[in-house]
Amino acid sequence: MVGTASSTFDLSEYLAKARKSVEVALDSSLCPERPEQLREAMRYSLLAGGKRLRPILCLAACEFVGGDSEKALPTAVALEMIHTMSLIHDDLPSMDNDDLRRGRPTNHKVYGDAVAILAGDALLTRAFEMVALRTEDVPAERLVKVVGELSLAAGAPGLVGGQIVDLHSEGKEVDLETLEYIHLHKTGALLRACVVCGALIGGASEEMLSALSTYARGIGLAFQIIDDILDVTASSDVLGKTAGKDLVSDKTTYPKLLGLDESKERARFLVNEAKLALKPWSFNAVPLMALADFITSRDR
Ligand code: GRG
Repeated sequence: MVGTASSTFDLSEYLAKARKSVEVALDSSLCPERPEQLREAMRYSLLAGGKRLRPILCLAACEFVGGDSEKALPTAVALEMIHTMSLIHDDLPSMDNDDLRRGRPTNHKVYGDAVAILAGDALLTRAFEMVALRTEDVPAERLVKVVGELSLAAGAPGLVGGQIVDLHSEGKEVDLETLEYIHLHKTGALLRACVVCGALIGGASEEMLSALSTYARGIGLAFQIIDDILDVTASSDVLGKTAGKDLVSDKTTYPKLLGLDESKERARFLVNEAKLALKPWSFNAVPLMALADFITSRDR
């Protein structure tokens, strides 16, 4: 991973180097799966590209607290596995019913619903194996906390809880409070876990963990606001997933509730709040602050 010197910090370079090490780790994470079709379906979605924001946040948080990001790589992979599982399941006909993801046909379009569900299940369980059995030189008590954070983020208190409220809200009037609930759980919980787990592996103090939780809440909501905006303003080609989907499925979004301009303003406000939380450690926080800005400036 790159260093963190402030005035010379180049986010594109940082992202490129971090993505490279994440891609290598992802590629070598899935060797022993049998039968072959399960392995192929898992690899199909896990290695389909994507921004890799979640593992990169994990590595950056580990570095922020003074840890060695190499030791956080298996957890970074685990987080991308959980994220990929959630995308595979989200795209199923009984959920969001989508044909396109990361610029290619969705997992169930290629392998069928049953294999797609099982590939997601295998990625989810493999994520816990990555942390518990494939991490080296990290004290067991830190890993137990990481396993706990991942469970909370993936389960009913996180992804699953947010997804079910989201599904039940389709076609209904939803207020800002409910929308925020959905996104803090469906999107925010895993982003929070990325930052917190990276920091736990690096040996963060309670004070740092608390500041990082505030940071993660801000970037999590901002990320989703930008996701909603891009659904309206960007093309399917650029996004690699079906654009304009929220309107078709009659979903409440930030642009629908607040309008485009106010949504952008809210995302900027949340990112500033997130960055403010890390101000006491501003020198070490340069990459995390730049990643927060990236969330509002991204085009896909
Ligand atoms: C079975 C434990 C379990 C959970 C599944 C399906 C589900 C519950 C939750 C859905 C979660 C979901 C799909 C949230 C959307 C989050 C989001 C904005 C995804 C897009 O993330 P990007 O833009 O995608 O980072 P890339 O492709 O770049 O990684």
